[in-house]
Amino acid sequence: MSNLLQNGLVVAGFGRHVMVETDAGERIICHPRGKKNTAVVGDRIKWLATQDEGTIEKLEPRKNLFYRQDEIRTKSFAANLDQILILIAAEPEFSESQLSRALIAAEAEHITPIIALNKSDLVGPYAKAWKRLQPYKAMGYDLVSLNLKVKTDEQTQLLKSLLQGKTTLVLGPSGAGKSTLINAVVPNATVFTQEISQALNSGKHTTTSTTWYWVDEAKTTALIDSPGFQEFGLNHIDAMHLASYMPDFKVHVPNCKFYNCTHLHEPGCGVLAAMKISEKQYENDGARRIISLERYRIYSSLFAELSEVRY
Ligand SMILES: Nc1nc2c(ncn2[C@@H]2O[C@H](COP(=O)(O)OP(=O)(O)OP(=O)(O)O)[C@@H](O)[C@H]2O)c(=O)[nH]1
Ligand SMILES: [Mg+2]
Ligand SMILES: [Zn+2]
Repeated sequence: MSNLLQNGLVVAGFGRHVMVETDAGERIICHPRGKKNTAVVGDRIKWLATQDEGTIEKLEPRKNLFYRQDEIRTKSFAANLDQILILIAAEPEFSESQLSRALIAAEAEHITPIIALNKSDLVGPYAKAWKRLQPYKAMGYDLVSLNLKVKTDEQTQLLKSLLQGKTTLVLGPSGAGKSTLINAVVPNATVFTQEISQALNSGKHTTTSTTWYWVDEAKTTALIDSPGFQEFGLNHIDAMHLASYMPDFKVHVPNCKFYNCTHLHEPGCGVLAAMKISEKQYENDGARRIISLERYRIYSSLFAELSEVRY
């Protein structure tokens, strides 16, 4: 037992405890000092060994922190991310509002999102879902198609090129295939998942804790599995900043007459003007400049939600 501070990386979090990977590659449970556990997956920390476990002594500064926030609490997903792979599927049918919220939260933290649509084998629902995602492609997001049930060289290559050398959080609703993706890319993922569910005494199929996986032995590429989310609160975001986190809105904002335009009712609003012009008229101008009705609905209801007076 040593009383020296050691470096560690948080690789899993459950409640107030975290699993820390040491420089030597060992994994130990660490407990927070004091009441609040502020360490999340992806955090670099300094820890101190106790009997067979450890205590968290210091958090290193973060590059970013991806989180959601509702009226009651703040829920952190992970820290120090390079990108977020938003995984949705043909089934269960995804919510465009939840997708937009995840994209806005990523933009607010300057983390690049990629949208992946899984289960292309479910032909009918897949075609419908793919169509719903076209506006997101048009506003500049990378959109990829997956069928994680099968393993093809082409798909392995695609995933490799998307993930290599980066730390990627895999995010999405329950049942989209996040854990399936991790298992397809990480050689011994199932083993580690079992270790963790043993430590937690659970053993359910659905993911209950956020977990870090190294993809390669050199430890240059990492994937983070996360539990499926239902609600994505954006209470930490200022309603007046929303449009700047929505690329389809952002391009029109410079045309607004008032600098503090809400894009809800103002005269001379660039966003509202863009809404009035039909897709046909925009054809020559590029699809990028279209705001879909659904996105405008999402914006206005989010705006109302975030501008409510909170006590
Ligand atoms: N048809 C089809 N099923 C798939 C595909 N990929 C994954 N699945 C299935 O979808 C189900 C859910 O997959 P998971 O990987 O557990 O989903 P998850 O996103 O980790 O779900 P949570 O842990 O609950 O958040 C499993 O039964 C998978 O076998 C696919 O490409 N096509
Ligand atoms: Mg899972
Ligand atoms: Zn405006």
